[in-house]
Order: sequence, then structure tokens, then C-alpha cells
Amino acid sequence: MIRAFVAIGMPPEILPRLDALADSLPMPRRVPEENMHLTLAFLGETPNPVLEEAHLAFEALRAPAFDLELSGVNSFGGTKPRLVYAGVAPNPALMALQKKVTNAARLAGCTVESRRFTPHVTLGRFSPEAADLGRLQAAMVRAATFSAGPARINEFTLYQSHLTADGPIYEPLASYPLR
Ligand code: 2AM
Repeated sequence: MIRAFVAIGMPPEILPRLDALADSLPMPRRVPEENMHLTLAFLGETPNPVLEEAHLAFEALRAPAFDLELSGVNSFGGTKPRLVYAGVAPNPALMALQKKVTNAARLAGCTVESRRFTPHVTLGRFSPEAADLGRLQAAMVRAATFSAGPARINEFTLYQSHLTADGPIYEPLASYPLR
């Protein structure tokens, strides 16, 4: 079994901006720069032969390169935020790619949750009980005008997630060109 997900790695011209943004937000579990990505599909624990099928399907997938623009800061969890993220400006090409990746993964036998896709780059995680919500919300208001890019996206990547006591390590297994 391999714990896997499909994502867009952050372009080098955007990463420092995301890193500075995360620095400005008081989050107990901040995502390190090298782990920042935009998830297209979380595959979870996947049997090796199924992942091999998915890999072949991703290799066969055709989709165009596109420009990615990040915009704003938001959170999931409503009044009890648990995850803080950088938002993504409306992007039909990205939405279409996510559908293609999800369909390809399902056809290959992967289990992909069917919740609505809200494109985002996670900056950190937050426990409302333990942390100072007021400080986080004030910092999010100050960061609301954040934007980065546009940056060209030429590929998407299959990652293995290694869970460790020091947090996850994401290992790229294969990348697939967009053209
Ligand atoms: P995120 O994109 O909101 O941060 C690797 O774990 C990536 O897959 C993370 O980026 C994570 O969320 C995303 N993901 C989606 N659903 C997940 C789940 N049920 N468990 C763990 N990660 C999940």
C-alpha cells in the first residue's frame, strides 16, 4: 500500500511569497515551504497495482498548460478554523484538470472522495481550542489582499506521503506534462 495524492507543486517564483505569507499567520502547525502544493486528488492508502494503473492513466491524460494565480487567504472550518490556506483565482483550466485527474484515478480503481473541489494551498493547521483565534483572524484580515502569480503550470505530480513523527514528508513519484 502506498499513501498517495496528486498535486501541483508550487512554482519557484510563487513559493517565497507563500512562505512569507505563512510566516505572517500565527498557526501552531505551519506547513514548511517544501511541502506546499495544490492538491488535485487525495488517493489515500492505495494498493501498488492500483497505483501503477493510475500512473499509466495519468501518463495518458491530455490537458493544456495554464497560468495559476493565487488570491486571498481563507480557512476551512467556519467559526472554528482548522486549516488556513491561500486561495486560487478562478481558473477553468485547473478545474478541468482536477476533473480529468479524478476520473482517471477512479477508472484505475482508486477511491477518491467526491466532495466539492475548492482549490487551495494549505499554509497551516490550527486547533481552535489551543490557539489564539483573535490573533489569527486579525492576521488573516491583514493578509486578505495577498496575491501571487500568474505562474505557468506545465505539469502535475503524483506524490507519496510518508507520515512521520515530525510531520509528513512528500516524495514525488512521477510528474506528467501539460501541453
Ligand atoms: P490539503 O490539500 O487540504 O492540505 C496530502 O495529505 C494532501 O492531500 C494534503 O494537501 C491534504 O489536504 C490532502 N488531503 C485531502 N484529503 C485528505 C485526507 N482525507 N487525509 C489527508 N490528506 C488529505
